[in-house]
Amino acid sequence: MKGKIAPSMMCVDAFKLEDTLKTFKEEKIDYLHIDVMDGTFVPNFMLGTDYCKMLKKKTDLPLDIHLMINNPEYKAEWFPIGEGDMVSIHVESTVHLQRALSLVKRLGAKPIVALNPATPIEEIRYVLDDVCAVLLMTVNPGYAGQALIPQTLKKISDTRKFLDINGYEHIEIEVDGNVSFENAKLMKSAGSNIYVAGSSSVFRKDLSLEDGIRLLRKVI
Ligand code: S6P
Ligand code: MG
Repeated sequence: MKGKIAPSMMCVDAFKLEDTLKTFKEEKIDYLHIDVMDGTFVPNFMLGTDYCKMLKKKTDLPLDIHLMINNPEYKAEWFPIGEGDMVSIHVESTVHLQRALSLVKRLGAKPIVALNPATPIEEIRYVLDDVCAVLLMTVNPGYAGQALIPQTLKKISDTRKFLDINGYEHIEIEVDGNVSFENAKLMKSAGSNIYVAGSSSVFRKDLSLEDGIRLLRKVI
């Protein structure tokens, strides 16, 4: 599957937003990854509906909205989503997982099911017909700049096998958390193809955005 890059917008220097979007467009990045946090599902507040609406006005790059909020089954429609965008719903965030994924589809976007590091992949068996990708957290959600949880590499390959043997070869695997150049290589061999790029790659302080994107592209 084609390797895709989704830079994490919570890592962008807010004072340089316009230039950053321009670079992302020139470098043909695939999605803008937007971390939405409600202070309850995760111990942090981050990005919201107005931020997404503002981005929609500034760019035509597709959004990859990562909802780290409780009860997303009625909140997904607060976001400006449509054709080409993706929205991730966490298994752990709702008892109405299928309802939430259906809502995303009804709104015209691509549904993704997301799993925290400790959540077994068996949990998603009966929603595989409702999703286009699985998002595997490779750190505990809440913050940028954390270290990879090593056992999540095995989880990526287990998920790839689980999807393939059940006839879901077309479902993509997105990885999120400490996707450094080194880790991205291991993640790719394990079977992922969408990479959330944060402080450990594209936004590394010692590299330009362009160099970070190009280096990441080389390994995926
Ligand atoms: C974490 C969030 C992520 C981070 C990203 C940062 O809760 O879902 O999308 O923004 O992982 O990347 P890095 O390279 O700083 O870990
Ligand atoms: Mg994220």
